[in-house]
Amino acid sequence: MMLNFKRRLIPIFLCVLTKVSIAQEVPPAVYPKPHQLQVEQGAIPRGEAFYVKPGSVNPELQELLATVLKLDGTKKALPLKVLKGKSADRRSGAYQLIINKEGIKIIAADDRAVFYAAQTLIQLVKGKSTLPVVSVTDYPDVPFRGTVEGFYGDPWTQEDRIAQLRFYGQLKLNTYIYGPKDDPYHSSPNWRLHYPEKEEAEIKQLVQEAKKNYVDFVWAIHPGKDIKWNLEDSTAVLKKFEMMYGLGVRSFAVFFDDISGVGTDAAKQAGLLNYIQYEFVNKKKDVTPLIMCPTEYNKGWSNPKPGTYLDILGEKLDPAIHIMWTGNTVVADITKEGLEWVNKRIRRPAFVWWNFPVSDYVRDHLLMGPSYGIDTDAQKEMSGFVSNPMDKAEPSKTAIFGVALYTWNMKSYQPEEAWVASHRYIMPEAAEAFQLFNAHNSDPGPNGHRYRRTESVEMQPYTLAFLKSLNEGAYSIADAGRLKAEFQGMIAAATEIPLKSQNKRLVEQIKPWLIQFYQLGKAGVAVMELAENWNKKSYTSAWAQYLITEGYLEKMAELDQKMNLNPYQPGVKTGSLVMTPFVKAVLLAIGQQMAAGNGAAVAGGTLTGDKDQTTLFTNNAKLKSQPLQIGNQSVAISPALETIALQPGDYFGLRLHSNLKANSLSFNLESPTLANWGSFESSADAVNWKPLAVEEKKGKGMASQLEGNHDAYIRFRNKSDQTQHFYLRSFKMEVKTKNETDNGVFVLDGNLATYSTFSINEPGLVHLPKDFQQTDLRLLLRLKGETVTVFSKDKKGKEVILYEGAADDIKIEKSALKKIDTLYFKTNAIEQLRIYEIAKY
Ligand code: 14T
Repeated sequence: MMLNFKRRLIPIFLCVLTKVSIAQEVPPAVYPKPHQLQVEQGAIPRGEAFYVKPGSVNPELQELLATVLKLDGTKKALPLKVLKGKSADRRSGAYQLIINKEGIKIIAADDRAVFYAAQTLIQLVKGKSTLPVVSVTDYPDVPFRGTVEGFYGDPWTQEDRIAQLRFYGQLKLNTYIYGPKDDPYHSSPNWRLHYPEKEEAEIKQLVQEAKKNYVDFVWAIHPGKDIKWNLEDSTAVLKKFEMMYGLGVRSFAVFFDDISGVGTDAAKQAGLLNYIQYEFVNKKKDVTPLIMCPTEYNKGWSNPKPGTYLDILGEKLDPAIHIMWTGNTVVADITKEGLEWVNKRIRRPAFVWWNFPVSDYVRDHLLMGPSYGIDTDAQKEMSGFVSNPMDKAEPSKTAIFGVALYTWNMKSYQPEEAWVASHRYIMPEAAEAFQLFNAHNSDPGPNGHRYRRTESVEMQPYTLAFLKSLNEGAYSIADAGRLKAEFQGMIAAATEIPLKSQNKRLVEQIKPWLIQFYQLGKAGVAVMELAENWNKKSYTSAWAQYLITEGYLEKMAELDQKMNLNPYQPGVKTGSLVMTPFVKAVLLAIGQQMAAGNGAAVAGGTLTGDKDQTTLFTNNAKLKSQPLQIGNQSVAISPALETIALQPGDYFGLRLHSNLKANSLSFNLESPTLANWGSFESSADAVNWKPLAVEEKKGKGMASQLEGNHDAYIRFRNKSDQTQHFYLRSFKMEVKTKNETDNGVFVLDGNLATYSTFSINEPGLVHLPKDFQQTDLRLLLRLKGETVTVFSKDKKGKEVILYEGAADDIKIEKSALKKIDTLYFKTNAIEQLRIYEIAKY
């Protein structure tokens, strides 16, 4: 459970304090968490000088150590001894770091391990006036840890990559696989060619930066789209690798993902990889093990039959070569069982390609949540673990931080704790604001991979409790207070992050979402104030807040149309799982209460009495209470989650208000056999029905030829003699008013989601039913400061003014309404003003 993240930011330090003597400084947490870290009594002043025996560490490391330690050439200083290659643990990166009164000792497996010991040391002393007396024994759980730049979309920039490599070094990640899908020299058509000079220089620079940070820069080739299985193309791959070797690259990968045709042949792929192994890797001596991404890179896409693709790779591919794997599906959690399944077939531990936080399939969302769903029991089942990140490099650091902690020390990994720590690590200047932003920007929304993430975890219970209380006609003060504070926090966070963060690139990359987040905060505060006022019976203030909230939501919709205009998933979504739907739900719920008394149209149900309303029309018990979504331009039946059974003759559909006509009908009933058992029909009186022509495929389709059809009833019916099952995914009509001068349809419908407009050019007119003439009326308008004249006409046609002014919430007394069956609305405003509802007081 993820609870009270914010409150956890501080107490971590407090509980450590109790174990250590008061005079002593508390060493800060080290990330990733070392396997063993023992703090002992005592401390060494930071002013103390250390002597490094010349030649015992390389100059770059010496420079690094000099950033936190006073290094002195004289032997009088305390010794800093580095014993490289002396570690009992032979794993690359394994080290021991011992700091005490005698000096500092680093026992390391290799150069990388010395570097990691230095990174731990830096974290231990940064910002402190003393060095702690500690003994650290540490090593990585997963041999290859890092990222694969393997997404579709704009590749990372040079600056982004350099910043990433430094980040990886500090977090003991050792692998960066270069394979951006949109680099033509990585993939077809140009994989055979030299990089142009500029790109060559950039790659050279990246390789150098990677070396400085003890990161393997793995250059991947993606030749499968047009490769020919002949010596010429095998040589072409080798030649390209040789070119990359010339640029300093010492690690290589071959990707066969997302291809079709002859390139997908397992035996041929294995043949090529083995050829590279023998002719290149074995000969060079200084190249790290090859990595390959198979075509069947997840269980869902794998031929399960024994002796097929994965088994062929398992058998034929040299055992030294790593095979990548994304899990049970393309975008998936990583489980021990899932890895065991593939490992048996490929005969080696899989090299995990985790498709998180990649967002190339949901480009309107940010994936800023914790790295969870990765099995902490699967260490032995993997040879490597790399994250495929977002095209936004800096924001991806939140998830990558989690991956660093997971792959280094798996058993101790706690996703939420790591996530909380990442905010302080990545944005110390505004850690709480960053955390609040990330808490509400984590779920990708509905998507083709069916991959979802938790979002707004801390707030969700409050939203549910508050909505429940509202719908029961009550008002929960405690929940309201917490929610309003959160929305205020959003406004503050959206302002604070760009103001305080030193990481300008990160701010730039999340900018559209920050802007949207600010609007959401505003909308949320406004909707909570609406609820407060509604609860206090301050109706006029409540109406003002209603309009303000709606204005912010409209602004959000507008920004969603304007920003991040990629051709795939354009737009900017924030808080899309919990907070945005919450604001809309509160607005709707209170809106319904405000407009109540005008009939049950919004709640759906079958026809009651002779009220002229748009309603659901069905004889099916399960569908009877299905809500409708009624807007100015469309009417839809809300989707149902479970399957629906339709008895022979059962039907469902819509009955439209007498002033509405359907322009088109679209539906998705997800039944492959629909054409055999169902029919679409329309009727003017619900007695005589005629068939409606539709274009339909697998239960999905539309009827667009509704031009001359003015029928009020449109339904779908089970015409067969058997019960039929289907999913109600959508059933929606685009509608238009028949008589545009009569504005009653959207004004007397008990629904604030619809409204009617008037302006200087088109005055408004509403016919009042009898029962509306015998009561005080409340007119809910949006005048934007303009003046309206509401009047009726006497027998001679003379105007009788009922109200004149600029109030959005107008009361008209029953006494003024005697024998008045029509209200007129007049204004000098050019812009369209709105009448949302005429409700009975
Ligand atoms: F190679 C793989 F392991 C892999 O995941 N390939 C791609 C990857 O580049 C991409 O970033 C990721 C997430 O969208 O999924 C893979 O790409 C796909 C996946 C699909 F299901 C491309 C098309 C698909 F239909």
